[in-house]
Amino acid sequence: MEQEEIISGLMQPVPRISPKYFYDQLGSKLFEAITRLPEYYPTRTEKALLEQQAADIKRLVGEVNTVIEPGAGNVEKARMLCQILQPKYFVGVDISAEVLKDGIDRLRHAQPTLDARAVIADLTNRLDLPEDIPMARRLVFYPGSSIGNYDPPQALEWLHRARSWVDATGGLLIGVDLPKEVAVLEAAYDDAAGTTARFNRNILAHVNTVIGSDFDPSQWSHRAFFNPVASRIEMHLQAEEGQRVRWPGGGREFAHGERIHTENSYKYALPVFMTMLREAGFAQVNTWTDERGWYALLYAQP
Ligand code: AVJ
Repeated sequence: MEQEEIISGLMQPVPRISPKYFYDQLGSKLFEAITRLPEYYPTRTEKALLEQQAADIKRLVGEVNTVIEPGAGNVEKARMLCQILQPKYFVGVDISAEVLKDGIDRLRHAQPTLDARAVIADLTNRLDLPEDIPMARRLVFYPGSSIGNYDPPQALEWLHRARSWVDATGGLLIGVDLPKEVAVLEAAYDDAAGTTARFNRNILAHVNTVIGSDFDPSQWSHRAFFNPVASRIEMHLQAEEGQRVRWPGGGREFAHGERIHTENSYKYALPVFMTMLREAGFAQVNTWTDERGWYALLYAQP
């Protein structure tokens, strides 16, 4: 299934690999390193927003029974939110089992009264939560501007699904990266230390282990640029030389300079995103932004 998805992407006229394949063990580590880069502002801006607005968030969100975090990764961000909101349950969902389980263990340690669960699932499929988690007073937490990886129609679909995970007493707390000066955006995805380049190339090493291909990551260079028409950062891998890549049952010729599209990271203007939330069934929306107006946290209620 995974294999078929990857191979079909590689065989397209414009070849692509889904960004979910960035996150093997090394890829997850490289992403953590990205979040600490001086150029990569989203993580620290969001963290500062959560810290600075903690009291206001607590006041608006009120009593929460369960925090659900799709794509929880190392569960670093949920820790602070759970401290602020003091829910009974936390459910972290991710495809990367090891990173998630370690994160959940650390969360249990830090907050022994919290009932924290790990659900290993691919979020492009449907989400099955443990059956004993009540429907009332759920908060879906989707930080990090992860929503930016989806094309707008899929992002809207995702918001509809998040709406279906909560009832009228629930809500969604979501982080969104906003449009800003192109130089700032592009530096965040093409850092001086080359960490994002390594992260991008590592997708080929991961693909090699999944489909048995013989990609040579050193033959591919990192490309990241802002596409103003689509309002998104695009990441690609560009072939340094013409080459043939093989895998069991097939292969493909890549021309010199040909690109594999590996990621989109959409930057939504606040009013645009608020319209999407309303369309997905969230009638009331509160927002917080940092003083530079680079990043937003939104609390959306049905
Ligand atoms: C995890 C999707 C939010 O788009 O900023 C960071 C991934 N890619 N640097 C982002 C990413 C390159 C990140 N998200």
